[in-house]
Amino acid sequence: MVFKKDFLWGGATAANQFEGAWNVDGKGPSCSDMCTGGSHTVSKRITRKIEENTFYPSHEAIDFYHRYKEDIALFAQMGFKVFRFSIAWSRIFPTGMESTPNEAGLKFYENVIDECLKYNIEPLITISHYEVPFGITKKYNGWASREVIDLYMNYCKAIFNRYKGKVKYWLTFNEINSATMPMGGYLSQGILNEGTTDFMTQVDIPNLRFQGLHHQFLASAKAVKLAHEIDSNYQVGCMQIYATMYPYTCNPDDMVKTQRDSRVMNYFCGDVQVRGEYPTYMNRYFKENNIDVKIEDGDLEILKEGCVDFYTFSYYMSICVSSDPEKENTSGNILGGVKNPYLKASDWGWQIDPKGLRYTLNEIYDRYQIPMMIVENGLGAYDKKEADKSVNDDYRIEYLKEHIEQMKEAVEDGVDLIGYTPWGCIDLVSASTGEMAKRYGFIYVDKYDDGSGDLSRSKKKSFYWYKQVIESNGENLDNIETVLA
Ligand code: BGP
Repeated sequence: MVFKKDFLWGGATAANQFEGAWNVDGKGPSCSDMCTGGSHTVSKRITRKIEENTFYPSHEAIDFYHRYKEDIALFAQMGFKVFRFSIAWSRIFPTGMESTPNEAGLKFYENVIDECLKYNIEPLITISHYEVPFGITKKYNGWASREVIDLYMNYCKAIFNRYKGKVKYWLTFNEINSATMPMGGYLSQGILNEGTTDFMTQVDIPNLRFQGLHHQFLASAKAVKLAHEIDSNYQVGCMQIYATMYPYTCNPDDMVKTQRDSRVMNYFCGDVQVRGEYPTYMNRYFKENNIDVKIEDGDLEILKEGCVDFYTFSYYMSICVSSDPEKENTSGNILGGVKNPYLKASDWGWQIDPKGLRYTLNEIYDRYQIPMMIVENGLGAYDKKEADKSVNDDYRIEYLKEHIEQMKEAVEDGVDLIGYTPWGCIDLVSASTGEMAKRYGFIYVDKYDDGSGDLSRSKKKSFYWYKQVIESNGENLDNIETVLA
């Protein structure tokens, strides 16, 4: 067998994209709750107040909040060993600023955790996944302010204490490096600058984002330390959005640009969180971009004392980098890039590159040599539910199969890979576009972009296929014969 005996097969979700119940049982609004629906071509809007007669996809989402038992039972049927979900910070601290946590929020996640444990499913919890409490945005302009570190620590303290003994794996911030790009300003850091109306074209102040990142690094490091103090079994990881970059040609200009872009986007945050120090290459980037990050006395020590225990990342696609600005671009996960003539793309223009996953696993492992998990991967596609409720998603099976094959190669290459949680194991709202039509799941949810749908769940063909993959610990990747309703 290629994968370890206790390899963590499972699936991944995020609170704002699937829980719904956005204002139930004391929950306050998060940044995501202020985003309207959108599409591949029309940007989501960010509203400063909830508007009447406007559709906000996160408000009901797929209603996991009221259906978690049914959904976790389905994950258990597939044989999940791990389930990645996030805690909505504003369910625990409705504005982010309260001094005592909201008991109903804590209880909800305790129920979810207990339900997982009932089936021997290990919870893997993202502490902050694109859902900064909107109260923090209003008062502090999100992570731009240093005060938010203490608010985050209150939140961590509440959840680390409450779930002690039940949870092992934590991730401090989802795709922390998304904030190296303008879109991450609001999405990840809750920074809402004056004049911003659209999610895709935010008014961007790079200095605030990089200052915000410094605050998030400190918060992450302090959380690692606190977690270890509260429960020595806690393992805390970082989580990066990894956009694998290839030089478009062997022209040395393309090589150098690829190295420079990849350092800022793919390595900067991981280097800080794994090694506990700022990499020297960032000095030049900061200087050339007039970025002045305020680092206080003692900050660098904090970073050094809070190195993560394991490394996780999302992988969907790769891009090319060219020094020629005329080269044709394609879209991608937050970051687009130059089109690769050797690759096909999804309906959303994300280039499909299974071999890039092997390459990436090796690159990262060579750099850090700590255990790794792929905590997001998958194909966003239009699915068609038949009258008998079946969904024949061979394209998804193909995508995942080819990626798992390359994971095997990487393990043979020597990478210490401990888990795999494909994204959106149950259909949920898209983070970039706010659509339901962009589906990733093994489980189809009857919910549509106009808000209609009875929210019923049905198993896609990939559900049965993934069950077989898990049962065989990744040995049997063959497609299955029939679509079973
Ligand atoms: C990642 C996010 C997820 C998820 C995924 C797919 O960047 O961590 O929240 O949504 O991408 O992206 P999308 O939903 O835009 O298709």
